[in-house]
Amino acid sequence: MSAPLKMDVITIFPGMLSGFLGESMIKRAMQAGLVDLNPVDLRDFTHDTHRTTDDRPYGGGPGMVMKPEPIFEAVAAVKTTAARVILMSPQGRPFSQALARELAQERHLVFICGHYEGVDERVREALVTDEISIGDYVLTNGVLPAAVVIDAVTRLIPGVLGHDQSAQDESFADGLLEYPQYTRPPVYDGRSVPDVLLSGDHGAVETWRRQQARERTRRWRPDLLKE
Ligand code: 9D3
Repeated sequence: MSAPLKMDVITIFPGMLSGFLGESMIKRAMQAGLVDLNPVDLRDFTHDTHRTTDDRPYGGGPGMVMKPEPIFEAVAAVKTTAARVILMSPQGRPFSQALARELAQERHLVFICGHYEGVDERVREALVTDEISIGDYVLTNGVLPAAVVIDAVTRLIPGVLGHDQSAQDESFADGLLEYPQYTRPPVYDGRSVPDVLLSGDHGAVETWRRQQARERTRRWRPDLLKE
């Protein structure tokens, strides 16, 4: 079998990842040797008694900036030559399924999770190969965003999910939202399942689903139709 995808997550909140690691798909992928996910405590790479990871910005201004030295030392401790070093930050390239597919081809990913207002620019200059945001909203730190990327990447690794999942993903990659789904009972609390789904007419079902998917997409994600 091929080597596991190694993923190191550098953060001052390594405990935030343990709930995520201890459950579900990620845990099974780890046990199966398909991924090797490793939280790295940034404070282990400080040398002062207060284990300081941030400092005031040169030039003044609000908030604190992550100091370069602990990040450089943490990356040096985990990095292999082939690693992508990914800074999770609100300024990053928007995360997407296409980027998840790209990252799933790699051997080693190192995530640097921001906290405070920002990261010393020399980290970007010297270490970072990719900077990723998960969307236009403000979170308190980059740990959950790293977990989001890890989740999306891990499920694409062959053997993590059932074999038919990638085919299913492709069918929804036609760029539309999903059609409404129903299961038994046929009437619940006075609400009926649409007749066409009970008709046994597979052609009519297909037409109805396509039309529903288009209608939902126009309503909630018109941006997807413009492409
Ligand atoms: C209010 C502070 N912001 C003003 C310049 C900067 C800022 C820095 C760090 C805002 C949020 C954060 C913490 N978030 C992340 O590190 C982060 C994030 C996010 O907040 N939203 C979407 N994707 C990401 S990836 C990392």
